[in-house]
Amino acid sequence: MAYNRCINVNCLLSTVGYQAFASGHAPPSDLTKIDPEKVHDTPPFDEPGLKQIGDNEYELVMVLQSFGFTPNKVEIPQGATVKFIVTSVDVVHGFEIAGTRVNMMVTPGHVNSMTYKFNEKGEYLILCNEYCGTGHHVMSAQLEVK
Ligand SMILES: [Cu+2]
Repeated sequence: MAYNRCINVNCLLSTVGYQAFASGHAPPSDLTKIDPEKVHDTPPFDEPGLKQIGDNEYELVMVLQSFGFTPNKVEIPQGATVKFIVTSVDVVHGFEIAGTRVNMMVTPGHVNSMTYKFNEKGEYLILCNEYCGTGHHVMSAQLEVK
């Protein structure tokens, strides 16, 4: 094992650095693979949108494509816990909800997910934070917590 060959501080530091880098870019939620050419035919992305799965618990399935989110306007009740399930059909996009810790890289061929509870009412901006082309700056969606 490479780890056993770490007999000096530099080597240990680089191992730690590598692990931090790897976990940052390949979270456990990124393990599900999908054919990026068949996103619109592959559940759950064949029916993007909000689904209630429990008592004020929801799943929000979103498809990202240059330069928009589908759906691009969603309403949820205050206190809702939402599992965002996202993928991209073309290039790498970002999925960030301003003012929250929700921030994912969305890569074609992968399903990413993250769960967040919305305690505060208000309008939240979902935006792409990975440069994806000429329309990147207009790529956004709206989430309203009522
Ligand atoms: Cu973008």
